[in-house]
Amino acid sequence: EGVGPQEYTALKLKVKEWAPKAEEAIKGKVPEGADVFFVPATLRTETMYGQTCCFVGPKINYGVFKVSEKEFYIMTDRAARNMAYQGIFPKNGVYEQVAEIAGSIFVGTLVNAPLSVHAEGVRILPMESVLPTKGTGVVTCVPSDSPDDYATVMDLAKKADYYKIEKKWAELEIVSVIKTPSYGELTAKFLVEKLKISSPKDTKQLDEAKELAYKEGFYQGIMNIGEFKGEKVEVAKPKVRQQLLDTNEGFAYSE
Ligand code: A2H
Repeated sequence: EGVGPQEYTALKLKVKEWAPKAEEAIKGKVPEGADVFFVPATLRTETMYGQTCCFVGPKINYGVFKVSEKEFYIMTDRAARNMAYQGIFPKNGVYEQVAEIAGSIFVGTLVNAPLSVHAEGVRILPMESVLPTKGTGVVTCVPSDSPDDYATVMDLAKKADYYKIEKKWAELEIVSVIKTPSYGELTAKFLVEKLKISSPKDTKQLDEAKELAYKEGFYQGIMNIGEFKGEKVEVAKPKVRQQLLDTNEGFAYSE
């Protein structure tokens, strides 16, 4: 862990269609007509145009938490406890869990990812390396700019049967979000190939790729999509974040 608090943006991915097992698990726990959101935490809000899926840890237990009669959030208990002290729930320090469900049960659920070019929705998919002790335990997938995400979707598509998913869920088009002088239009793909990363288990090379991607993306990157296309990433980043906060598609979360 680094020094000082980490200021994340928590994004609200609304459930459009439950996977059959998830539908069963949630039945009777959430009132008819209420919205349920997966809530990934990210530091890279400017990349949200490129979301192609959303990851949960298959073996992690998630809570479904009541924020109001109309809104429920899915994340780890740890994140809910933290949020209870950050004004996310109606009563300070208090949060209500209506169900506890293993990540694997959610796989295949269709959600709406704010700003994503994939307006038809993206799927909840498994990622073994999600840490239960960081953020919300939910990670939105941007394979254009995150080497971890790129390596994971490649692995999911390659071993779709093993993961019990439909291959096409891991094969949504990867659009260019940021352009950089060194890595071109798809930073993560470039670095994964350059460092010969062949699986999400190549953690040493992935750490190096992450470091390189972050530095180049933040300091040299130019937005290649969306309302701030052509602007420097440094400049666009806070604007995209503010938009997500203003539209109530996201909120600040720190830990
Ligand atoms: B980032 P930091 Cl495009 N387990 O969002 C594993 N990873 C997690 C996590 C968890 N419980 N919670 C959040 N994260 C990921 C976008 C992104 C991210 C891009 C590029 C790099 C990147 C899309 N995924 O992160 O250790 C989330 O993925 C590189 C580290 O707190 C979050 O931002 O700094 C980032 O890690 C937070 O990691």
